[in-house]
Amino acid sequence: MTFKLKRYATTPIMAPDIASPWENYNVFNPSVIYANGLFHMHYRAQGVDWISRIGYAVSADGVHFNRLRQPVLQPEYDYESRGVEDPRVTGIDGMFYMAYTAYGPYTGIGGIVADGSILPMIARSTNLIIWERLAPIVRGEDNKDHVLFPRKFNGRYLAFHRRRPFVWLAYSDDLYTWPETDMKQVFGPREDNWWDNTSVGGNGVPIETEHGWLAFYHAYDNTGTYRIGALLLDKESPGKVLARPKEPILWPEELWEMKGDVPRVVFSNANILVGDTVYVYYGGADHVIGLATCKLNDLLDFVLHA
Ligand code: BMA
Repeated sequence: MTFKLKRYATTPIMAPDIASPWENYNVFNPSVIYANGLFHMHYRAQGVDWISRIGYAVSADGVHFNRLRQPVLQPEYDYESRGVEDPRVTGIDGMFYMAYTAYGPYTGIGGIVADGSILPMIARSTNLIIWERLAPIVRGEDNKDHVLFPRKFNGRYLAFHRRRPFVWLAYSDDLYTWPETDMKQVFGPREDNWWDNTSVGGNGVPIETEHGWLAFYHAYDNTGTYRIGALLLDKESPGKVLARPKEPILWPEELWEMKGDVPRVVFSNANILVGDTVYVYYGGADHVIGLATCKLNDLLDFVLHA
């Protein structure tokens, strides 16, 4: 059994704005949350300085977005001086939380310039525009792709995060402390010649359904091609995988997914349910923003029976 999300169009729904220095190079990897009858998008934007900032746009139909002229989150501290990346916004008990990656300075060891430092951060907001930084989930390791679940479990917050090579669950009482001892492995890369054989990470906020949590994830294989897959997790114990189809549900096909800043990438931080439709927003080749959709029941059918 195979399944593919349906692209809204053969073109992206949002592209860089050449008139805007902070977003004239790339706009990609958006988060979208549906609240008060509107689609609210937070997206990663890069301008001529190549530093990532988070932009905000809003839409009544989920397709045509109006952008704010200024970013809503941009580097302020040393630990994020090379950019704030890949937002994932969740609403919990009337508050909005943004999980994002703070990209810090190069760390030179013995004169060798290594990669930058990464912090999986959480910020909060009551209005989706003004954000207050809270704390990172972990420090001192290669860890990103974190996202909060939209409700608490036994009074505790729950988040996916990626500690290579697995996606893990972390628990917190207060969003500041995420005890290492409570972290659990959930899933990882699969067999050698599969699409998700090299690296996996979580996507947008998982969707709670009668069958369990429908979670989306991204993965790349040994050619570096990023695809999107789905899996089902137990409703009360989301660390337990109930079903994981062999095949992905979206992969690069259009020219703007094949070529851009990074080739052959569809990368999503947003899979939201509005009515009976799942809207998946994604970055195409780290350069533009696309939209693909499906009916929730069709996808559940695939995940449960593939
Ligand atoms: C990941 C993240 C994403 C990016 C993807 C493909 O590691 O940095 O933001 O879209 O790589 O380049």
